[in-house]
Parts: sequence; structure tokens; C-alpha cells
Amino acid sequence: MKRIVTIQDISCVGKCSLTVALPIISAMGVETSIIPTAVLSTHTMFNNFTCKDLTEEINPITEHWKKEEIGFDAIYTGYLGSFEQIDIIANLFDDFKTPDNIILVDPVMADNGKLYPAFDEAFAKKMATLCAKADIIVPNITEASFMTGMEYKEVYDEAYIKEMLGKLSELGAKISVLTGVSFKEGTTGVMGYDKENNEYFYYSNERLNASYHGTGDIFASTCVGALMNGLNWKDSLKIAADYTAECIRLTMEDPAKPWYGVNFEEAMPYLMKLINK
Ligand code: PXL
Repeated sequence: MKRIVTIQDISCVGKCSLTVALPIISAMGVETSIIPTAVLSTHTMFNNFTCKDLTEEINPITEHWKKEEIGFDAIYTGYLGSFEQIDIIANLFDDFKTPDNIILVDPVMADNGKLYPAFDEAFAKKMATLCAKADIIVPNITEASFMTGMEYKEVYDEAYIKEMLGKLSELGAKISVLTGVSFKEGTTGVMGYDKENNEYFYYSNERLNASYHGTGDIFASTCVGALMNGLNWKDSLKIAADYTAECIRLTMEDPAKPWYGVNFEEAMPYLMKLINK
């Protein structure tokens, strides 16, 4: 069985970060180890959330793992809390990278043209240095605009997205993916660029008229799970996009839906079909 480690916060309530990565990647038949970077009462879209930083635990955890000779088939990072955490995780990449494993960085920090409350532009530039060490990065257009310095646009064409993918790939990752890309009204999707093979891939679904928190984490987690199931990057993006869309569809149908996340649990049987489990 493949084993990955995912490094992000625990938002105790909020259907994001580790509380979605763990169930999704595990359900895809992949052992899911974690490093919790902080414990929050909820994600940061709630008011008055509590937060306990766990940065000082990261090195002792990885030192123990090194002694135990524990390795990983993938390393996946999501929401991170500080410059110091990024430095520590960059070193962790150096220690745990092998010729065969995959590093996926989801530079979670912004959406809809704005940074999340905890972050500023300097943090986005710092996150770009972590993206430089990844094999695959999966920012949304807002995150990519902060990391590349390109203007954020809500109305754009394919040339803008391709230029952004070009600038992202200059950061260093082999495969750069932009999420939330739409070229036609009523659709939304993802576009990826494999710089070694100079190859683009676009995949879209019907755009559902709702926007929910946590969908980026669901997308990234599903990508990691699909890659660990032996799918290539393009099929992995497709499965992740389809599952995320189904999560949103089921959530829209649910009159009792929570405001803070999606019904990803209900869409799990669909995900199992997608990966033939
Ligand atoms: O879903 C991304 C995410 C993860 N973790 C925390 C967040 C957010 C988004 O707001 O606040 C703590």
C-alpha cells in the first residue's frame, strides 16, 4: 500500500484541511500519515476561532521518522501558518524527497481576488519558494496571481491562463495546475501545464452556481489519492475535478447544508466508482 504524508492544519470544525484530506486519501486506499501544523477550533472564515500553533513539533516528529527510516510515496502540503513553517517544510522536502516520490504543494492562502485573513503579500512570495520545490502545484487563479505578480482578472482568455501557467512553471514545479478556470459561461475547470513535455491539459465541468469553502482541499486531496492509485496527472486532475463537482452538486441539493463546507462524505461512493474501488 502506498503511504503519503500530508502537512496542514486541523480545523476541528470546518470540513477542510486534514479533516478532508485524511478521509478522502484513506478511502482511496492510501495510507495517510499527517503532520498537523496547528489546531484551530474552526477554519478562519468563522469569527473568533482559536488557534494553537504546532510549529515546534514538526522537527521532533520528522527526526523520529528519520530514525525509524519511515519514507513516503508522496508529500502533500496545504494551508500553512507562518514563514518559519515554510522554512521547516522546505527542509523536510530535502530530507524526505526521493527519486520516486511526489511532492504536491497546494499554496492555500487566497480566493476570489483576496488573501485569507491570516496572510499578506510577503507570505505569498514565501509560499512561491515552497512551490519551487514541488513536482506539482495546484493554486487557484488568485493564489497564482499573488505568487507570480500577474494581475488578478475575473474575465480572461486562454492566453492569460497560459501566461500564468508559464510564470508558475518558472517557479520550478514540473506540473503547474490552475483551478477554477472557465473559458465558457456555465463551465468551470482546471488547466495544467507539464513543462518537461510542453503539454497543456484542460478539463471542465458544468459550473454549479455556488461557491463553498474547502473545495480546493478536496480537489488537491483527490489528486494525491489518484496519483497514488497510479493514474497519470491528467486523469488525476479529471477525477479530482469530477469528484469536487459532485460534492458541490450534492451540497446544493441539501436543504440542511452547513455554510462552511461541502457534503464530501455523501459523494464518496461516486469517488470510489471513479477510481474503480
Ligand atoms: O480550506 C482552506 C483552509 C484550510 N485551513 C484553514 C482555513 C482555510 C480556508 O479558509 O482557514 C485554517
